[in-house]
Amino acid sequence: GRLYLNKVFHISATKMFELLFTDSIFIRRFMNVRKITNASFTPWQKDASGNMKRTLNYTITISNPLIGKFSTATEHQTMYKESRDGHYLVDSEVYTHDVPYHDYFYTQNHYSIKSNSKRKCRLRVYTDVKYKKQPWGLIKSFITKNSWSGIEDYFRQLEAELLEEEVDINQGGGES
Ligand code: YK8
Repeated sequence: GRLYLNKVFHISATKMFELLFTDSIFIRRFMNVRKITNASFTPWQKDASGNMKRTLNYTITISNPLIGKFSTATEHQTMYKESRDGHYLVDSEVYTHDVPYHDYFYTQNHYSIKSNSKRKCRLRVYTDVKYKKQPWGLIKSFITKNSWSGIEDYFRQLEAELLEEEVDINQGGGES
């Protein structure tokens, strides 16, 4: 896997969780910026093992002549039951349904939001491209290369938007 984001924000862990993993104004705006449309979220629900699960469906804009313009995607998120106020652990699996070779791979993201102090947290995101079946070597490197660049771009922008949100939150004037 690769570590795409590893940064301390002046945002509490709980607030960070709300921004990224609820139907927040922040995530709606971010999706808008990324041209992610038709988003729908199921509510978090406890599964048999005690973890929380939810599913997101959306359409991503790709604009790569080799790949296409759009793809529908499904993201399955699991928040582990070990998560509590100070430390949230969320795994997500992203399936892009309409790209070439979509039945060969998916993307796995591990998010860790860990409280640093009352108003700070560290956000880490690990990503892995997973193969359901082994494609021919050249195809595999094509998939991997295209995936990394798309993922890198996404998390670079997420970091930038979070830095702006951090400013907004901390300009609030003494509010926690
Ligand atoms: C989530 C990983 C691969 C995929 C894409 C596939 C190209 C296929 C290349 C071949 C388009 C929001 C990505 C980047 C789409 C976007 C996905 C996002 C950013 C074989 C021709 C969507 C996080 C996420 C994870 C995986 C990303 C896809 O929250 O290159």
